[in-house]
Amino acid sequence: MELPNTKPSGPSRNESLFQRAKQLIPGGVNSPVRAFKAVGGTPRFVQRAAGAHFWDADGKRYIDYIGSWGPMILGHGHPAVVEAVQAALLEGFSFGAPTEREVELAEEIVKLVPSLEMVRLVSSGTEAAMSAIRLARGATGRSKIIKFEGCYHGHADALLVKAGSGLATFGNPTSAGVPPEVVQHTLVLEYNHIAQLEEAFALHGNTIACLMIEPIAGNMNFVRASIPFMKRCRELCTAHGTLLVFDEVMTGFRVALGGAQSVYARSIPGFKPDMTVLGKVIGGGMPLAAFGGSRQVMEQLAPMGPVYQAGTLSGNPVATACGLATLREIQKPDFYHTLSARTRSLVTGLSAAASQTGVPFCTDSEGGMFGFFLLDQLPQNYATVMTTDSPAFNRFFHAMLDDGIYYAPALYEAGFVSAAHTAADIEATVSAAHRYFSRM
Ligand code: HOZ
Repeated sequence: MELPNTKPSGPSRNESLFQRAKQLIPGGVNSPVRAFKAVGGTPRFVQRAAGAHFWDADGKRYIDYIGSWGPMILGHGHPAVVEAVQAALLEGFSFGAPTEREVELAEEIVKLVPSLEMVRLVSSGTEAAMSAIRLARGATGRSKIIKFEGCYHGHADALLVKAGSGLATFGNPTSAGVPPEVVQHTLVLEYNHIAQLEEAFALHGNTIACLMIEPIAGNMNFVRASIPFMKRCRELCTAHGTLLVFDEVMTGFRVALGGAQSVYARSIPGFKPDMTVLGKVIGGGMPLAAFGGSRQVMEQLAPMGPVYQAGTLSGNPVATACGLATLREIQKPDFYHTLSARTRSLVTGLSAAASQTGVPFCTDSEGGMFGFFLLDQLPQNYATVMTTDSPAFNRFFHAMLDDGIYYAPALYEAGFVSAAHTAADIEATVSAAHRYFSRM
């Protein structure tokens, strides 16, 4: 049944649920960005979702450009996925023992991402990134790691870190509860800064276990690693025996069937990372993630090798059913062609609306992932992303929300288009932006 796209009169259920939630759950949410702290106002409590839309607790409909922060590439409630999940549920929720479906999912992933020879399934992107780092350290016998300012790899202690005072010093924790000693081996560099990268390798080269990077950073909205920068990352890692780890939790199966690494391989012949961290789309909306790499590295993992890693719900039978059904759908002919075209029609429409009304605006997209900035030029690093006028973004966000368009409630998050978004959804979104920009 279609629920009306209007807010009923009377007290808001979203607001009363938020008040109740805040009594029991810190900030009223189970993941901070959901609390709308950056943009202000009341979070929308989701009642149900279908296709490209969800309805909040007040019965209002939204066009959803978050899609559970990336996993819902087919839209909500895709029939083939629902059917696979229902069938799996009837067979049992969790066994803590291997299943055929885990093997099938591993086979699918390894087939689609040529840099992977083996994978281990886990339950979240954080767990996958944390385990990949432990494995990289175990496999190389080195302690130091490189990450980039603005890239987010989940909330493992060693990764909650910002740049120290220089290249000779390592990072500082960005969260209370992370002791400085825990991040003393994490070197934080500026994204897309080749000279700094070279200097870091010249200083620390042969002691660095891995360099972890979001190839298209979706946690500073949408910033691509430039081709020359990525090429240099690959060359320096190879020269120093450092493992290049791609965090493709957001970009994997989202920007292309082979992930962002296949996009870079179009411009850098033979390009591939040594290890890859996956999440979101591979679970199709269920808690499922993975990390993988060459056989030689992956065989260092327990029970074969000395690097310990485990999980009660790893390879969960319902999650793997959901992931497999999703991966099968995205391999259908023209899937990415159509998804990319739809995403491009959104960003070009928004750009045109901004330029017709004289609003500074720039945007980029790849496959079903996009970003936009209220800036004249696409930023190349975190510091420039942060020059965005955040009150202006917040006003835009709320104007869109009022019009039933749900973007991420923070300017440093990417957006996602699904196969369920229609031309009419895109048109409605662009028209709403045009109306707002004209009033600005
Ligand atoms: N990791 C997401 C932000 N980049 C937030 C996930 C959530 O709140 O669901």
